[in-house]
Amino acid sequence: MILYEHPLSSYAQKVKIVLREKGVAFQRILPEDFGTGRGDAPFAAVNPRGEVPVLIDGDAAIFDSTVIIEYAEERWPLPAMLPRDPLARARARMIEDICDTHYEAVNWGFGELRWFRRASGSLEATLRAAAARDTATIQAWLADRLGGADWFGGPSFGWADAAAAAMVNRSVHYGLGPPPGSPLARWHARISARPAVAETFREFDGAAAAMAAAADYRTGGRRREYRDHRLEWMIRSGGIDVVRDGLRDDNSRFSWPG
Ligand SMILES: N[C@@H](CCC(=O)N[C@@H](CS)C(=O)NCC(=O)O)C(=O)O
Repeated sequence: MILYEHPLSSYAQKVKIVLREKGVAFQRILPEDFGTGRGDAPFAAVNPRGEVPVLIDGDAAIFDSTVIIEYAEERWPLPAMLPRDPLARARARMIEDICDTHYEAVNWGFGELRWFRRASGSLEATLRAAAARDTATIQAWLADRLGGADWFGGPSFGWADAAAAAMVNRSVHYGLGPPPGSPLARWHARISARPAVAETFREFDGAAAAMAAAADYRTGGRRREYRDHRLEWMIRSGGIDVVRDGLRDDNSRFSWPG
């Protein structure tokens, strides 16, 4: 089993946590041409979007983190990540969907400032404030779903915990974590103690420490992918110039095809 991934990708982290919880061994590979979005790059042969994660199982290449964890749940059913009850399953999937769309977009936008230095002065301040506000809103929504439970999905760690793990952990890394001592902060501590999650977070920490090289993106070659919720968040938050400058300087791109 091979997993094309990047340790900073929240989608890849979700997949790694699920595979590790299930005891599935895999080899991690960072695609050579990752981040270029080049349609002629070898990685495009396994995912036209040029995105990680991609799971290679024999001759099969499976892309999109949700499709991969659906596949993993069916191929290696135990331990189950989804509960049995149809409504509980729907609730877990809704949490995953919110994390993959709205939450990831805010985290990604904050990364544009912190790691890729796409804005300065008052624009940077505006965007940072928007990220802090939206993170708090989404974390409050998550905290409501968690209530007084240990895990999002019920009595044991599962699908929604794996989906929310990398998102909340990234907020913590950015200094935008849940209030200390709150149920969501305690949940973050609880998941961080699980070996599958701890290993995944260690890989994140290692890659985050190396992010000084992120300046590469400013000079072209590699291009940050503005798509769907990410694009909307940046524009809605006042960063339309960030998008325009990135496209002009060819260090931002839209998604496939294009
Ligand atoms: N819907 C996809 C999204 C995956 C995605 O956006 N991956 C990002 C990393 S977080 C990526 O590989 N981007 C390619 C690039 O930046 O060139 C999934 O759930 O797997």
